[in-house]
Amino acid sequence: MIVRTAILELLKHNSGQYISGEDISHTLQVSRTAVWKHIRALKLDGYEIEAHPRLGYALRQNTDRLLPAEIKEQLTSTVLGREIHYFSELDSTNNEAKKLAANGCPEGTIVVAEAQVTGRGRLARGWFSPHGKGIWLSVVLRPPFNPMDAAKCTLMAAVGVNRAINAVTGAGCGIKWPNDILWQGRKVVGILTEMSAEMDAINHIVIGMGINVNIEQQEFPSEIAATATSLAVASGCQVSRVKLLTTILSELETVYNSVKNAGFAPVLADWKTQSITLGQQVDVHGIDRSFGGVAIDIDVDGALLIETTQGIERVLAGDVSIRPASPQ
Ligand code: BT5
Repeated sequence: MIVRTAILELLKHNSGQYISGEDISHTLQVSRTAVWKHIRALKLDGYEIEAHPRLGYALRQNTDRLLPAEIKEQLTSTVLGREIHYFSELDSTNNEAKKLAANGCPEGTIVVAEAQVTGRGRLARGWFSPHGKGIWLSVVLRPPFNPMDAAKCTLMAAVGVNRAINAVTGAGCGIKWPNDILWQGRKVVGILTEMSAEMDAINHIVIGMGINVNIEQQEFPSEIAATATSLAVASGCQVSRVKLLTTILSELETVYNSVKNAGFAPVLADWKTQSITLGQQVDVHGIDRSFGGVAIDIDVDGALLIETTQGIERVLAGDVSIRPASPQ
């Protein structure tokens, strides 16, 4: 692995120019056959390497896989992403992160997969997670918060992810309470926060983020084709998943540090400026009841406040749909 990394560094350093197999083998003190085997493995990792019989090897295109080495190269966060668990395919990154967290992994550990077979939403709903087209990511946090604050971690994550998405793609997405990020009314991100806690302390929180990055509109399954979209559709171009992932980790770390230093108030204020729910006519579908009204605010607990004909209702969990504006 060390030799492979060194070969990759040589190729990257040579910025697209050929470097001969002999030079590589001489520089790294390995056989020509070993060089050839590592080049083949790098190609399988998604690096486009051109091989010329006389000139040697040239890196034509970097991989777009979310390989730990690529993530580390662009990582600017210090805690989030310091330990990376990468999988080509996984049942669910949240399941894996919960196992790692229960076994004592450090805070900031991330789990990332190219594809999820049984990606999960809330209440055991499914999450469409095709290979190589999204960011299916879970982050382990060990926050010094009260378990009562866990719901606000979803809002905190939404602020971090939305900032990152808009900074990288300029797409102009907004947050729908509590856990969605939408573009023009369609969902591009879903967040699933899961917690392990004692009565008065959190053991760990796993924040799972599903981000539709380079999915073409026609690739969505029919059940969600009308309600989902991707950042590539929103921005009109392919988006670098490595760049987006590292920006998400950096923004998430910034909001997390802000909450640890100054409490939730500044992040909730930020959430309000990015919200597309506030001020809208909404329908709330709770576990035991449904009702409509105008979403007027969120309170200090992150609960959504709905003005109804009966008065103000406070919603801590549930699904909220925004009613389309009626024609004037
Ligand atoms: C969510 O649930 O939105 C949370 C999704 C979290 C997914 C991430 S991926 C990494 C990590 N590992 C996991 O296993 N999960 C997390 P909810 O609000 O319940 O929305 C689920 C609903 O969104 C589904 O019932 C579908 O209608 C819809 N949906 C499924 N896949 C989608 C997709 N890729 N894009 C947009 N909508 C989708």
